[in-house]
Amino acid sequence: MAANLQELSGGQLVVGCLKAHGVEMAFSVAGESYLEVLDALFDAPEIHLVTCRQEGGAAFMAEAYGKLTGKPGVLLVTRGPGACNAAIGIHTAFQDSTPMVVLVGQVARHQIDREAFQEVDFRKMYAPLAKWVTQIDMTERVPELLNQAFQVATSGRPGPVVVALPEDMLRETAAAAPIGPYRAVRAHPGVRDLAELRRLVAAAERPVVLVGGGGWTDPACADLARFLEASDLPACCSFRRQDIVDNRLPQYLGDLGTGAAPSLVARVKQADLLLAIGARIGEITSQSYSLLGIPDPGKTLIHIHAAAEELGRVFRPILAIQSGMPEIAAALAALDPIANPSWAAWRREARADYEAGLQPSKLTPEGQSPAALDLGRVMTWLRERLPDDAIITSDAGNFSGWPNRFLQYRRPGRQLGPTSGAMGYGVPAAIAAKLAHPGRLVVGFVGDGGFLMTGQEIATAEGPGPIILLFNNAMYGTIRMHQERRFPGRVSGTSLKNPDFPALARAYGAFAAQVARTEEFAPAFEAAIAAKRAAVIELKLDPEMITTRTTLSALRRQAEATKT
Ligand SMILES: Cc1ncc(C[n+]2csc(CCOP(=O)(O)OP(=O)(O)O)c2C)c(N)n1
Ligand SMILES: [Mg+2]
Repeated sequence: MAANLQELSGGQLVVGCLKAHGVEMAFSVAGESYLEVLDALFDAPEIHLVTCRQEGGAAFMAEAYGKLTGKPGVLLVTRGPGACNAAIGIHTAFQDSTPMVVLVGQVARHQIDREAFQEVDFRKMYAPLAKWVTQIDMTERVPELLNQAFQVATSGRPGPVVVALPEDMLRETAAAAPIGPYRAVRAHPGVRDLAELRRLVAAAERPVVLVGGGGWTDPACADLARFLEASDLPACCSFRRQDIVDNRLPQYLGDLGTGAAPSLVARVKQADLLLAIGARIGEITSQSYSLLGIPDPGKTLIHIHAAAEELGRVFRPILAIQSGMPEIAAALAALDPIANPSWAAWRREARADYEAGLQPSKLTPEGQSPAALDLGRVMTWLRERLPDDAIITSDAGNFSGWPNRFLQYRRPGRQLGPTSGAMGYGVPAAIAAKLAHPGRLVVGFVGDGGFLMTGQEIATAEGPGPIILLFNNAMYGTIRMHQERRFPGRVSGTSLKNPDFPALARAYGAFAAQVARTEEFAPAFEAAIAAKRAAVIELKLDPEMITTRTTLSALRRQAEATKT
């Protein structure tokens, strides 16, 4: 160690390293296990410390921040109880390939393995949930291990890294200096692979591009759009990754999420070539592994992913390329376009199917009057109203089918949703997005079930706050849908007795409105924008409207008919 280094406490070194890695915002629920870090943050006003109300919400905020900015979302939580609460957001960062650095307080080193107060072995606990877990047992190693944490979180396939901080290590001092910033390491596509890719695509008759995964930057999305336009390649996106391709591009075909259009699913099955860029081709995107054969996909599969381990996993590609998204997108944009492609009509028909799907389905069963609140019309209005840079966040639940099918995402506009399917994501994600971009319109979509999981984080919102659209159908709708399919008429554990949501929102100081009729939506939305604080608009749904394509009673009738 150089003699002129300052003696710093572990806590000061942690915060010095966060600054050195360019951290501007961190999400926390306080704990006595990491007082030294909180105290060092007192002297670091350049880091905006967001004080949250439950670690699940805080972890979702950090995840959403990471997803939105591409920089690691930083989360600070306390030992066992805090770490347990935070697990849902860490699992989401893992499944969603989101860079995140989680700092967890830990018992003092001399008490480890006594099952001391709130002690947990974080290496064991987080082993399957995080990309890497470490514990810093020597104060002088804080710079080294935090640097590694940021490197691992951002390199290859991004993900969450958990760093346990024993409280006595944070108190101890060492003559050490913070180091940073991290430099994310990403692979580049090779020249020969690119030539082979172009040859395979040019030979296709019915190609489909599938884009997805994490690691997309605005310039990478722009490069991707250039590539798709230049060769008129039709492209869909994976579950909750609708913001990678501007949905208004004639090459965009829709998403392979939980409510994927049957016409799109059929088309991907008919395709003779699938060019997957960034997507893992996971269970939801592959429509329960039915889109492609396993392991032989039964068509020309070109798979490009940031992580080598994902290539050849489940599906065996003809060509596998390990690359970061900015690197592959730039290389694809520079390829010679394929002139007069044979698939022009195939692309046009696919786009026509997508555009037809933007027309709301007729959901009213014969002889019944239509629902007073027509969500198809509400979404169509929002599609026109939202600015290009709007940030849309979403919880998990059937309500998410409405924005996913009817809104049109576009960069710099964003879609932040949990591909992990975690309920409770929508509200915290919207709060984090608004903190990161106070000047942009942020709209969070959530069900009545999901709202009561993390809705208390509205208390964490600062300034103008996001607009939360709360879809109240008085049930765990997704599960009720599955119930009607498997056990028609036997409703169990899925009905909800709800509080007065507008009153609850007002108690938090938020603007609140209730919408029961289509024509009430636009004025409520405009009033929410004008309120310049967090806002909750409760949409009173007809429970019949279970998806964008079918009603609850139609589901039940179909299930009963197939049973008899
Ligand atoms: C944390 C968590 N718990 C449970 C589930 C299982 N689950 C998936 S969707 C859903 C219901 C969502 O209900 P709600 O938020 O009201 O939305 P709706 O489906 O009614 O539109 C449940 C319970 C989950 N995905 N995540
Ligand atoms: Mg519901």
